[in-house]
Amino acid sequence: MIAVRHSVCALDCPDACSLLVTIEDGRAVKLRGNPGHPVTQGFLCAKVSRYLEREYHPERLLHPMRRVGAKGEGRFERISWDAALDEIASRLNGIAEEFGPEAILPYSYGGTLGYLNGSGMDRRFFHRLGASRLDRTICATAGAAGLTQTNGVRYGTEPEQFRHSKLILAWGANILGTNVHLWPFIVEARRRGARLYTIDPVMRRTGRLADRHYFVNPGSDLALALGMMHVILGERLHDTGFVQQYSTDFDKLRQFVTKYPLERVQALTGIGQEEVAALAREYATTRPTVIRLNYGVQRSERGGAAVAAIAMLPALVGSWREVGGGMQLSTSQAFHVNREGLEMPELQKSSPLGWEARLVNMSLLGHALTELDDPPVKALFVYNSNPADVAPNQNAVKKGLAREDLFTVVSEQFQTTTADYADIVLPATTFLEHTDLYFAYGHYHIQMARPVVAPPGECKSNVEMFRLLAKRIGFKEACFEESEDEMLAGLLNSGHAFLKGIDLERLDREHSVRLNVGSPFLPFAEGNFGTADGKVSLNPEPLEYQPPVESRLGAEDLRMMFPLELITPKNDDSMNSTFGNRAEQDRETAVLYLNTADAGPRRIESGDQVRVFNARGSMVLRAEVNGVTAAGVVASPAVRWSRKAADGRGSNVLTAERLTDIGGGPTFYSCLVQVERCGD
Ligand SMILES: Nc1nc2c(c(=O)[nH]1)N[C@H]1C(S)=C(S)[C@@H](COP(=O)(O)OP(=O)(O)OC[C@H]3O[C@@H](n4cnc5c(=O)[nH]c(N)nc54)[C@H](O)[C@@H]3O)O[C@H]1N2
Ligand SMILES: Nc1nc2c(c(=O)[nH]1)N[C@H]1C(S)=C(S)[C@@H](COP(=O)(O)OP(=O)(O)OC[C@H]3O[C@@H](n4cnc5c(=O)[nH]c(N)nc54)[C@H](O)[C@@H]3O)O[C@H]1N2
Ligand code: SF4
Ligand SMILES: [Mo]
Repeated sequence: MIAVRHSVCALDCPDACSLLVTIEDGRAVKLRGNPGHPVTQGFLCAKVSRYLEREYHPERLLHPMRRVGAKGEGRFERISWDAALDEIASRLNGIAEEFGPEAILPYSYGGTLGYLNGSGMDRRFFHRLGASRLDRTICATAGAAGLTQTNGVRYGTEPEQFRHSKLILAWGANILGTNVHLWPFIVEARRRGARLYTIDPVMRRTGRLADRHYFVNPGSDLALALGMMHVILGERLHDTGFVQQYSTDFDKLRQFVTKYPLERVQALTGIGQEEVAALAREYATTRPTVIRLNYGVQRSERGGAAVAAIAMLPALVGSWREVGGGMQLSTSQAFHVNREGLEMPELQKSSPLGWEARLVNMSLLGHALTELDDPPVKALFVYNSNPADVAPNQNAVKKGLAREDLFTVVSEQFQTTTADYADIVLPATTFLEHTDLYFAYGHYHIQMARPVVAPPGECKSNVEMFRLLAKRIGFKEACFEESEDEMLAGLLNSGHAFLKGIDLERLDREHSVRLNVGSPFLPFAEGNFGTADGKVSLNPEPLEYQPPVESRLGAEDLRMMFPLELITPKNDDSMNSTFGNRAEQDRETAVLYLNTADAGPRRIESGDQVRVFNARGSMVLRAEVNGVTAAGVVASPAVRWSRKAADGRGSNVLTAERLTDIGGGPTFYSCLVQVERCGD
């Protein structure tokens, strides 16, 4: 029996691809991009085109297990689901009684973007328990806060419109690596004469293929945006009509940017005055022009303000008016589902706590596990995430995870570094094995996926796992009995115009449905920003630029000891640590890119083993001396499974728990290090 079934890629990627899976006698034998989908366009990224390897990998976790070795050692024995559920229920109950339920901390992030398995039954369960709430900041909250400050809402230009653009700025956006389905639209635009410029301290595949690359100093994008505004407003290249009708605080901004003359901007950003001026003029006078801003910019200390400032540019030049104009950081807020109904925060009132639980920032996990008090974290429940490798300050995180008095549950598909620290490991399904509904953060199509293959072994979906746990722990509310379809019907029933006419039946029939956003979607062509007054906010008050503490212009004591700025960007053929079991992942994340100016004085040549270190930790990498970074900046693709690395470490031994200016995000890319040749 051969059949072709629809599915959706659940990985944490803006593209949310529509998949076609060929099933032969119950087994998936082929996976490809749906040619009928307007964004997927029949192809997949390199990593997921091989996803069936992962699906049927001999190392998939298939049964619940209990730890028998030391924490971190990775020795386990098989147990039954019954035994696992009993033990988890009794330990969580015991901890809640002794320390209060806030001593229990859930930890989840981007393993799946599905609504149900990403933020469904799990949220209900932890709310009813009265557990600490997790502030899910590790990726995008600084940018979200910055974008909201300016536009009041988090959506923008749809990818399908990039084909009409004449100038595309990829700003902290490694499109070919992390958002490859935007690329065909850029190719089409370039065929019609468009130019592509990249702004990034690291020049990788996208930068190499661009018409021009700007090596911006890490974390200095705010200064660059202010410099561009200085030119645009100083030379009156802005769209006076748009600004008058649809913005507030224009005069204040115009005054403010006079403080950023181009000499100052050059000193801060490393980009020459003439280049900044030319870029600003070209940006303001080319029509239409679009910015693909991605999250690279906001993983630095002033990242929130940088996003707020960059988001002002399309308003100043009026490019929101045009098809192929504007800016995209995320499209996610257009998916106006009934999240409250799904997550049921009101259940906290019937928890033993009786009120809203404390919020623990996931980007400060090391701190939370080693220093948090009143109450301390006594139980950690991890799913959809691998914090031992992805969270900053890895040494602190692992120190916390190694605590004998911490009860840790990890639900996983594979034995990750975090799973090595678990007391109980539970086997999880993949997106090919469970029902879910998907939003996207890089387009406007909502998509439905039913299981296409049966779960192997005793794997259970997150929904089923938390349903069973709720029962075991004794929760009586009907919401814990709901089926997937009941949860989805509630989720879709938000009454919002963007979702009108989109119900389960239609999603099951069509698999992917474009939101009712109008075609073409020009969200702010006539104002309609998400701010209280509907206007774009040009308020400059939060925009004063200060170089990151951890930068070559930052704190003197730090930069004297650790003079190089380290960027650990996404690995092109991976997905954070998700494919950490692959040998390619080990190879690609074992490299440190250096500029000759930094390698020379250290007598480092390509192929040398080098020690990269700062006060938080150190790791050994293989040097590659090339033109990928400017002098003073080094880069190493993230994130590997440190459990497999010879030195047992990953790039987050080096990164700090310092947070961004707004949004409480991590500052992965504001990180000073020193590098030396091993043996020196
Ligand atoms: N192949 C692949 N795709 C992925 C992922 C993956 O791991 N691998 N991860 C997914 C996830 S979780 C996310 S959030 C997205 C992220 O997608 P992107 O935001 O595109 O990825 P990043 O690597 O975080 O950052 C993008 C670029 O910003 C640059 N950058 C770093 N610091 C600065 C800075 O201060 N200024 C400027 N202008 N640029 C800077 C980096 O060098 C990098 O090239 O990608 C998703 N897609
Ligand atoms: N140095 C450095 N660190 C970074 C970054 C960086 O650029 N540099 N990027 C940061 C960013 S942007 C992000 S988003 C985070 C990502 O951090 P995470 O969201 O933790 O991402 P992954 O490492 O991909 O881990 C996801 C895990 O979820 C599991 N999983 C997948 N589906 C399911 C499921 O249905 N159920 C269960 N129970 N498990 C499932 C997968 O097997 C995988 O091990 O990393 C951050 N860390
Ligand atoms: S990771 Fe992204 S590009 Fe690759 S298949 Fe999934 S959604 Fe598509
Ligand atoms: Mo992310």
